[in-house]
Amino acid sequence: MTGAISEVPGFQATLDADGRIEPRDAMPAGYRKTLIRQIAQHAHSEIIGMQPEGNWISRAPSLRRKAILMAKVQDEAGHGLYLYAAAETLGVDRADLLDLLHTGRQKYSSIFNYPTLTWADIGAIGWLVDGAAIVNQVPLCRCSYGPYARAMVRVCKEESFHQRQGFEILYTLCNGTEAQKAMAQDALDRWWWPSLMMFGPPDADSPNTAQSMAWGIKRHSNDELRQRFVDMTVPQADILGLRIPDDGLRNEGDHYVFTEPDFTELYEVVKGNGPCNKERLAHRVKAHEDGAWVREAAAAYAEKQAQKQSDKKSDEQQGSAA
Ligand code: BYC
Repeated sequence: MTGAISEVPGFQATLDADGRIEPRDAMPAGYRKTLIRQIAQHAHSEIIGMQPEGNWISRAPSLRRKAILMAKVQDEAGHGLYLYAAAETLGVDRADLLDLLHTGRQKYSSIFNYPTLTWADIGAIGWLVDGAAIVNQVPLCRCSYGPYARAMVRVCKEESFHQRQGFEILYTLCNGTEAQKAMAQDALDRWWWPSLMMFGPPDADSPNTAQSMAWGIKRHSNDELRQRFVDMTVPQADILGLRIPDDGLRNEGDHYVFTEPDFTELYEVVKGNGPCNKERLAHRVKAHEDGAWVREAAAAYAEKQAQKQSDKKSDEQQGSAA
């Protein structure tokens, strides 16, 4: 593996020209390692992120809502698969990445360690969590690593549909009964602060941002994206007639001034001490173990197909030699 940038001919020139680094290109070891870390954690987040919403599929309030929610949760699985495939282009194996997740050695987004208590939480996840994901991921479509950037293009298209379905759930509740509107407000009160934490620690305490930006992996800092999210979301809350639970929130012309979330809570959740960490990981490990027979069957089938192909090829070769 190649080391410092100075030892990697062409790497810095590609970055300077805003080109893309592709899997076969030489790259610094740190660049590869950072990408594997971020892409794997992103993939894990998509897969673990199926759980809070999956929890409501059987309780969706109508057939239409159920069909939409099932499609959304399936989309998240698809995002996880594109991302594991993107990570594999860097020379790692997805089975190893899953092992790192299952043994708590690799992270996933803090946001999925909070419970979904009511149907309004499904609206709040779509509106706020997918909304935050879009703000974070649209710039990743310009990430310097080609396979990650290309995966993000499709992911972002789907996330924007997800965000609208969440907003529409809340819009319906906010225009329903008093109790439904109160349920929507309660969901916003609980999801607002964890959504702000999704963007990561403040820039001053973010060990990875400066280097990731220099490498063109991240295009904006955590605080820049958090500000962008607040500016986008506050007017949408006004349309819903909901109150953002922040007494310090005020409009300053170009942008909103807001109160920072309690980052000690983020650090605790990331360490494994959030409300649902243990449950999420245990469920994930069980699903993986329960799916062992599917992986074995798929591998056996692929092996058989490969054997058939090679038998056919050698028959053809013998036929043409005769
Ligand atoms: N949660 O130096 P920093 C979705 C970690 S899924 C947990 O700022 P970085 C969806 C960070 O990893 C969307 N950990 O790091 C799915 C680092 O630890 P390590 C998920 C966090 O990487 C289903 C340490 O703290 N999105 O949308 O420069 C249904 C220091 O942080 C968090 C992505 O994964 C956190 N919130 O920046 C619905 C986007 N924040 O690894 C929706 C891709 C920080 O050094 N990832 N940490 O031990 C990124 O953009 C960046 O990795 C982050 C963090 C902005 C998250």
